[in-house]
Amino acid sequence: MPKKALITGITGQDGSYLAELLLEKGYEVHGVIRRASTFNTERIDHLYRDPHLKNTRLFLHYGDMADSSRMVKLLYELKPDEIYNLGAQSHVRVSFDNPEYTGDVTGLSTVRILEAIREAGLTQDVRYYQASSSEMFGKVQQVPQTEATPFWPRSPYGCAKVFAYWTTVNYREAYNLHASNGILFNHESPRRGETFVTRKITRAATRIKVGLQDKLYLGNLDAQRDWGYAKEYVEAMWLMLQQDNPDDYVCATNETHSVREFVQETFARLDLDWEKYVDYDDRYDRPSEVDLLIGAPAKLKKQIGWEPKIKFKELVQIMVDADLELAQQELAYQNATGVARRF
Ligand code: NDP
Ligand code: GDR
Repeated sequence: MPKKALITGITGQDGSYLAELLLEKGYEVHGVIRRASTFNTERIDHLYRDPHLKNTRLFLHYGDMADSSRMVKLLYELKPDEIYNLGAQSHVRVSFDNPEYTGDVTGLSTVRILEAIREAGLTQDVRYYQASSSEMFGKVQQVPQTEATPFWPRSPYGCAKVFAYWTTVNYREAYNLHASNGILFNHESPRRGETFVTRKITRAATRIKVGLQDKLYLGNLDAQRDWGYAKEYVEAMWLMLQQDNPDDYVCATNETHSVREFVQETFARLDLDWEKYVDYDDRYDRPSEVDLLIGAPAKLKKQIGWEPKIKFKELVQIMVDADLELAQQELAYQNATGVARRF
């Protein structure tokens, strides 16, 4: 029997890479998707096969992180071996506009799933992964940040993730559940949502390069982040659940770069002078900012053997290459049809 995994947030950046990885490993993969008026499965469409066909191993189920009864029913029906809880309102700036919703979906939903595990009688049979975040470190107290660095979240998103983190630890201690927190630092890819800063930059710069856009408006260029490659980080998630004992791990590259450096590197690769195109817009500033993140993934390396291969410059190149191709397709479509449509 193949192992069975349930992924919340399967339509997101990480969910799509994780689904790919687990299918490659022979898993039967179940994903929770939410109903939307437009298609929201673009990142996993290449993995999907008609469920009526033989040997289909990816199954999608409607559900919402806010709906506990749905989680209980899914767990009763599916009885997965592993649960990866990636679903969240994951945008930090947006969490200031929607703090209550973010607290519910990003924080409280963790209790919903953990309780559903108990309700479905799976406590001793399932392994649980919680998508924790370097945003929990927030205000700089120690560099580099490790599993022992105290949390001081600086956004409703960060606060919700701290709640989810400690709830996961508590269910491990209280019920002996195999539950692990991956404290992942920022990780990016060509599948990154376009409102996160890296992808916003690579999309805009490549569109500027082919003449589809004139300007890029950004907020704080001084913030520093530890940026890794999402495709590699989902391997760390999987490895955490393969260990005999559950634990909490920092996952990072141990390098930090400013947003300004990301802009410079991207535009330089396209032979463009970034200062001609980038302007400041305060709407992208946060009421309280996280100034500096850099993680030390020593525990992950020592206990599990994971370490990142793709670092900053290579990551920028991967994203620029992919977005340049997209911009060229967009231009070709526009030239062929006379219709402007954003790809
Ligand atoms: P994305 O924003 O790309 O994906 C979030 C996923 O959650 C999407 O599938 C989204 O569905 C789903 N989702 C959001 N709200 C709900 C809801 N109410 N009900 C059901 N599903 C919902 O995030 P990433 O893939 O980048 O991140 C995955 C997880 O890891 C998140 O929990 C994030 O907070 C966390 N994290 C991410 C880091 C990063 O750098 N990427 C770093 C550290 C932690 P839809 O497609 O319909 O919007
Ligand atoms: P972050 O990622 O908040 O670290 O959260 P994001 O890319 O949104 O911001 C990184 C830094 O860039 C600055 N910034 C801008 N950010 C955005 N989005 N848009 C802009 O125009 C802009 N200009 C400057 C921000 O102020 C910030 O300092 C991400 C998310 O994936 C979380 O879910 C995850 O938990 C953390 O990474 C680790």
